Amino acid sequence: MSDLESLETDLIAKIDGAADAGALEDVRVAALGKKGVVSERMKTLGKMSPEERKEMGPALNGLKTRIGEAIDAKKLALEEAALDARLATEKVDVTLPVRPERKGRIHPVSQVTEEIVAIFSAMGFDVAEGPDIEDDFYNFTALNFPEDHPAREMHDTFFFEPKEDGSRRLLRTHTSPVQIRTMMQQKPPIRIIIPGRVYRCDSDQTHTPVFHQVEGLVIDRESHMGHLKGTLEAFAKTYFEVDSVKTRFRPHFFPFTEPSAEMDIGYERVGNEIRIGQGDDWMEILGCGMVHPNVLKNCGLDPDEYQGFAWGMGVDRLAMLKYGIPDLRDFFAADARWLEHYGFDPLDQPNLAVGLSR
Ligand code: 2NL
Repeated sequence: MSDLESLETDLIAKIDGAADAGALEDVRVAALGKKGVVSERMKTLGKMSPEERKEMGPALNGLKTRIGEAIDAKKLALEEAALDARLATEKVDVTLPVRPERKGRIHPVSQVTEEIVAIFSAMGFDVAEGPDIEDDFYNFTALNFPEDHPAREMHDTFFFEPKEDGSRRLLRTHTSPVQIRTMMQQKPPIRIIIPGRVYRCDSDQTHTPVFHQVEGLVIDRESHMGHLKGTLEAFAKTYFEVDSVKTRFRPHFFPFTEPSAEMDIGYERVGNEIRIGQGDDWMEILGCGMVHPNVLKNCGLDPDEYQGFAWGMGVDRLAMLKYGIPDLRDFFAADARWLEHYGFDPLDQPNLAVGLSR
């Protein structure tokens, strides 16, 4: 066996014998590194006679290539073996029960959002989402807010620094911009609900600067107030899980709907407890109305061809009412003991078949 052949046999044996990536790297450096045996041999080419070089040049290059290929192949094999070993030891038995020491709970806001989504999904609504950072057009102008409307003022809306062209971005004050985006992109019929975070510069016992809304929108050729009332009454009964819930629609004003209304539900207060579905007191739970013709036009829809209804409700307040949570500010306190008490089991997904809340 020639000198080169025995060198190659020796190197290949070392590559084959490398137990891990580190050992393989040592072999690579010892062979192909700056001071490796193969590199040192290459350096001797310069001192050879032209005849010798003609023979040794290609021989050494061939050796270098084959050693490099052998190292690459071994590297791949080692990686595959490491992955196989990991997969064999990291088996997860998904049928095991939840470990009792796992204390994670679902926040009431998440739970109630999922409940509302479950109710409207069963009625055939899709869920739509959009950005929290919006601009004047989507948050106000398209929604028929007059230029001088007080809600546009600094005091209600979080504005960003104006851009060079004078335009300013803002944190959406409601989820309605998502309805605008949907109407501009999709052809009716549209049936969507939009859960999401909204922001208003307001903070006291009953207001937090971030809160949660679900809005809904139906656009079709012949939708009317009767559809609105039926949809929202069905929602109230299912959400509060009381068939006897009474509803009442009171005239109201929103720039983006005409006519507009607020929906109340009947309740009774017994001591500290609020009983929904009995008694004769009324409590407002949402705002609604027929989409204003100007809003339809702003979205490129012909009000003579299409009409629809929309509504908006506050998730935080609906959660407090249903689950008897006294103070809104606790929602955002990230207090583990509070969450342990008011939170929900992660495995109890709201579901109309089994029941919304258990
Ligand atoms: C409330 C009132 C409401 C809407 C939201 C809406 C959206 C579009 C067009 C028309 Cl794009 N209306 N949304 C309509 C009526 C009331 O929310 O008190 N929310 C907590």
